Amino acid sequence: MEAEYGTILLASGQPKTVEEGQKTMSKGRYIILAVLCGTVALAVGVIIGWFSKSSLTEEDRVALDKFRALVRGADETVGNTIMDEIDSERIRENLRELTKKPHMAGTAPDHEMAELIRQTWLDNGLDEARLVPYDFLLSYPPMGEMGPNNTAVTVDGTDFEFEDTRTAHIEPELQGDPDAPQFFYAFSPPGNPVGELVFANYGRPQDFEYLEKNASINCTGKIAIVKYGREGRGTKATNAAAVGAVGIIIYPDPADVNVPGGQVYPDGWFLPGTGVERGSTLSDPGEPLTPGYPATDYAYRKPLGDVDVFPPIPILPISYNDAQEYLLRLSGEEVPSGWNGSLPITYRLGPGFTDDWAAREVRINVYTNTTIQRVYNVIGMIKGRVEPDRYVMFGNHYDAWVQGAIDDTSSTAISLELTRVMGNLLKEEKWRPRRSVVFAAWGAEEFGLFGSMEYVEQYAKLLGERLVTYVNMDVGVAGSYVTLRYIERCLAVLNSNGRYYFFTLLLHPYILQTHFRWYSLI
Ligand SMILES: *[C@@H]1O[C@H](CO)[C@@H](O)[C@H](O)[C@H]1NC(C)=O
Ligand SMILES: *[C@@H]1O[C@H](CO)[C@@H](O)[C@H](O)[C@H]1NC(C)=O
Ligand SMILES: *[C@@H]1O[C@H](CO)[C@@H](O)[C@H](O)[C@H]1NC(C)=O
Ligand SMILES: *[C@@H]1O[C@H](CO)[C@@H](O)[C@H](O)[C@H]1NC(C)=O
Ligand SMILES: CC(=O)N[C@H]1CO[C@H](CO)[C@@H](O)[C@@H]1O
Repeated sequence: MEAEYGTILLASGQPKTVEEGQKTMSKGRYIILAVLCGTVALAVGVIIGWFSKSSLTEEDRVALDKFRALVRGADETVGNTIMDEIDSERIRENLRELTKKPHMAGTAPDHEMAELIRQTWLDNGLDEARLVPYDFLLSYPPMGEMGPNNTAVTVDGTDFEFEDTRTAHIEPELQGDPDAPQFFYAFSPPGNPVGELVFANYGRPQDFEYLEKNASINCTGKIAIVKYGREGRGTKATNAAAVGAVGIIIYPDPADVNVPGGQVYPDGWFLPGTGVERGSTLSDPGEPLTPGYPATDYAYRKPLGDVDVFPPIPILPISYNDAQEYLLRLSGEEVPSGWNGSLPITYRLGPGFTDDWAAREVRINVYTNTTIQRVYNVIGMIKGRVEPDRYVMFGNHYDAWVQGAIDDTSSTAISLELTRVMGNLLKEEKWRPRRSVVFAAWGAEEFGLFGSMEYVEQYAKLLGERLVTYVNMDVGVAGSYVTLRYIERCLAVLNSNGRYYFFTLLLHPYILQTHFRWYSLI
């Protein structure tokens, strides 16, 4: 017992026994003497060191420089230098060049753009830039010439009484590119359902409940027409299928997407009556066949039939001009409070039509093709001077449904200019960031944040240790507005519970400049 106690004390540097402790106490005077001697020795050392500093070896000098760099504060002037050098005319030129062709993810022009970004980053002076390949399940409309895939009112199921005007263009030279994909919703199942039309507000569960319970409309076998918003596209289809609907049409009501009195394009920037949305029906981000792990070429893929993320019934977008043709002829009760949009008609519930369209049904023709396609993320890097293993990341997606002048080629145009300016500072040896700056151009964002999500699934551990911050740009430019509401969840990280969460710090150069001292991070 004694011995053990003594041993433990010894381990913590205390006297072994009481007697030894008393001896130690009596050594107090020696300690004072030792401290005095030490101080004198240190002073002599410093003096010797001072006079012999010119004899520092090369190695010492390198070490000393590194140490000084480590303790130096951020160079705040570099932020202003970068901002001053950014040339809006060059961003405009980049945008013009990048929007020449439609570049939907997985198509040849999409691959050309990935390579163009990589090459430009290298030419601009980034230390490295590479393509990271994935194979994603994507969903395409019939390609090439605009086919007759549409919504229509049929007579005897064959002759068309009315077809939606999905090829109507305000700017034929700009919108009429034969390679522009048809209006479609990605991952809609293909099909040609036919049924009476019912108006179901936003297609939420409570909307269908109202139709079935309050208005006593049996939705089984019907086609639902709903307004855009309040609920995801795929979710609207799931809700409609739950009450037996066989197809669903979504249109953007001006009450939801425009403002009263706001001029529509080309007189203003609000949505014109011919505007049709393209979009994805997936509600969870990430590639559907490889949930939770990266969609590399060697990855196991779940069979398509085992994946439960696609809408159960065909779903198709139309314009509000076309929606008006359907809605103004609907029969049945007037809509309840809160369901009215702002088209110049009386909104009714249906089911079915009145007058010249009485007894006619609506048909939806959806021809989607689901296929696995190669898609790239482009990842570039400026190596950090002091902490190369800490990453400050800038990202945006480069894919677009069509040319994507706003969403999100505008951000690609900005990213190219930002790398030019930073690259020049590197080339002129005026600056190298303290931490590594990583640039990302994400692929296949429009289909459901595939590029960024799979990247995080692949590098979650590395990013968890090294990523200091991530700055996302999406819809970098829209009209003459700072588009604060377009914050997009583009990068996901694993949190401590093993669940993904998403974060975005900022998105617009104006915000970069005024609200966030981002340069203090690089
Ligand atoms: C629908 O009916 C229920 C009860 O039957 C009622 O509580 C509810 O207010 C009605 N909804 C509307 C929008 O009228
Ligand atoms: C709705 O219609 C379907 C078939 O038309 C029928 O099987 C079902 O019983 C009807 N539901 C109600 C609640 O009447
Ligand atoms: C919907 O708008 C019409 C005019 O188009 C109006 O008569 C009706 O009262 C409105 N209904 C509701 C519930 O607000
Ligand atoms: C689906 O798309 C792929 C890639 O574009 C194409 O190779 C294939 O022929 C298409 N399949 C159908 C049925 O259209
Ligand atoms: C209804 C209809 O004719 N749909 C067409 C849609 O486009 C595909 C491919 O172009 C055609 O095969 C379908 O016939």
